[in-house]
Amino acid sequence: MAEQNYGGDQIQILKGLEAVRKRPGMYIGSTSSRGLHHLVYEIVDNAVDEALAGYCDTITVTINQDNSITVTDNGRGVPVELNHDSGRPAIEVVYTMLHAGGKFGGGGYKVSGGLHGVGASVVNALSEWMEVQVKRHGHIYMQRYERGNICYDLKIVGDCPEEETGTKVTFLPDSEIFQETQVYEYDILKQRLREMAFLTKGIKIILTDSREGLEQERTFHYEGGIKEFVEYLNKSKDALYDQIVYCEGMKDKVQVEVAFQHNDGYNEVIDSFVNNIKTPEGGTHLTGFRNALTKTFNDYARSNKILKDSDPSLTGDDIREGLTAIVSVKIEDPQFEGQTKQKLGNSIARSAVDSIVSEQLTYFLEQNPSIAKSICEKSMLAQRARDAARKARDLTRRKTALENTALPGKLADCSDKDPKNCEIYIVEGDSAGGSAKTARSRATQAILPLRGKILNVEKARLDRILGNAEIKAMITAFGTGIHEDFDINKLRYHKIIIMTDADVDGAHIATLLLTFLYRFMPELIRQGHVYLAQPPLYKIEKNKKQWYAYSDDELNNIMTEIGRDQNNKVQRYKGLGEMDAEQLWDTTMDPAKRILLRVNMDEDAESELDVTFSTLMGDKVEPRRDFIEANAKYVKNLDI
Ligand code: 28G
Repeated sequence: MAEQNYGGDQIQILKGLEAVRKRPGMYIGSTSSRGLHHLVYEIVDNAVDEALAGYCDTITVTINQDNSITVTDNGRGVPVELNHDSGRPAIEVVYTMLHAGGKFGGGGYKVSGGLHGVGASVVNALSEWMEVQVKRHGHIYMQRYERGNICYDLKIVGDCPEEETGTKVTFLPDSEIFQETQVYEYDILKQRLREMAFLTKGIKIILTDSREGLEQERTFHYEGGIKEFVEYLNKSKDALYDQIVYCEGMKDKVQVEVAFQHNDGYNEVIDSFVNNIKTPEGGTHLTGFRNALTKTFNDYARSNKILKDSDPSLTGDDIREGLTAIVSVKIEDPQFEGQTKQKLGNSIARSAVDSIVSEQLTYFLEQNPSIAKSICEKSMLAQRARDAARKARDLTRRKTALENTALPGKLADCSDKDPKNCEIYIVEGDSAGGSAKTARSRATQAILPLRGKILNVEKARLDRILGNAEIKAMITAFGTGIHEDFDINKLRYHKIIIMTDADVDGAHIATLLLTFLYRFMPELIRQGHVYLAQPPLYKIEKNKKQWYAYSDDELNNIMTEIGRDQNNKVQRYKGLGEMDAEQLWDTTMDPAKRILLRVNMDEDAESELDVTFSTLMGDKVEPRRDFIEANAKYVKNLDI
């Protein structure tokens, strides 16, 4: 990028901030928890830009006692000099004028339009109050705003050493705007700030929670950048080779950075970013990467006789089996396409990524023949397994084609044929399955009993998974198909309800089922079709009356209400099998009374979810122990 001569007049002054307060969703996407957190990223983005310009190496983010947020950086400090056009200090312009895609920091890669890069003034408009302090020229300048309005002229509130510079912003999100929640979640901020730190190598981001009882702090600092990102995503998997493959370069003004490593598993995790913003739907940069990978590995395998002339070429899927990769591009004028405007459209990004990765990967493979060989061999194994899986899948496809007659024998289907009305209970064990079949409302509730623990799909290859009877039964019952065949319109039940015992084994089975759904039909979870049934933990009887308690707290409340004496009979349910059909209906299946938990997933953190699933369900013990220790505080009534 060409260096710019900064003057306040570069900022396009469009209109006041009332527009932002009138239609906040237009500027930050939503006013839910997501929008609330977005305010922080918007401010941090400006600090990151200052870092990218080369003037700042440390950013702090603090959640204060009152849920306000303080962000600091040690950059040059937002300019305080007078702006030519308005005759006001530049800093005032930055925080009170709505600007469209004005360039900040290094005159760099701000995204214009879309949800990002709308800048600090939007955050100001949506804050009950905001205070900015700038250290520059040996002075500490300060200004305060309330709902975007200036409280007083920029003033000097103190002095500091000349060489000490930086910006500090504190804001309290406006409760008039963020009506759903005003409470920041440390874990949500942690996720995104970690990602920002990975994407900006060398930068140090310190996140602190100073709320009473919640005190904690984390520092994110990765000298290796996205190489360490890949390492992090692969940490609970067994890597196929030690190194992280890394390509980097600039072509046609597109800055490209790619890092990847294969593990010995079967999943593909590629996260792509444009100007540090995740592109969940990929786009041209991702296509360029995939093309380069497929072409380069096939060329290598052919010219080194790993693939014989008569062998079919490796497909992209073969080569990407077990691949973990980050593709990050920076581009001046990104165009976003698709329904959700999250897909990069600039074709210049495709050719830039393709040519940089092709060239550098070819060189890398020549320099590292043993790594090249192990990737090629894994891909060829994948090719063979894919053939076997195709045959297995053809079987499941044929079954779905036959519809009802091909439904699994153990399924007690419902009679209503409108999926909207229908639900299917996946029940642990044949005996509980039997009670559920007796208890159910035949018209709308189908029952599929599963025997014991289903296969852990995290540890098995596709052909074995598709050969598994319990998994085949679920696939045919749901009707949607899997992976690229998945079609939500064919879903036969709008509620898929997992019903397992309220004990450790039951929780394990539920986890295995969720792992299967997440890997094979994630759309079911994304669209909110998956639920967990909540059977009661206790039955209380007294004078021929009965109550059910779903938690220890609830048991306590009931006991207090009815009086603690020797007439109370308390039964602890260990499994669904201990309830008769009527009790099962009353407590867990009756739509009028039951409690269902809907399973959802955070779209912003899907690769994080991949890490969680592979940590919990994969082969490695150490990361799993770490995870359990770190999350033990969330566990309440663990019944071991
Ligand atoms: C702590 C919270 C978030 C920032 C800077 C530094 C400059 C800057 C920011 O300029 C463009 C140019 C002058 C008005 C640039 C300082 C050049 C020279 C900067 C931040 C528009 C904005 N000296 N640091 N903006 N100006 N940190 N951190 O926001 O005319 S924003």
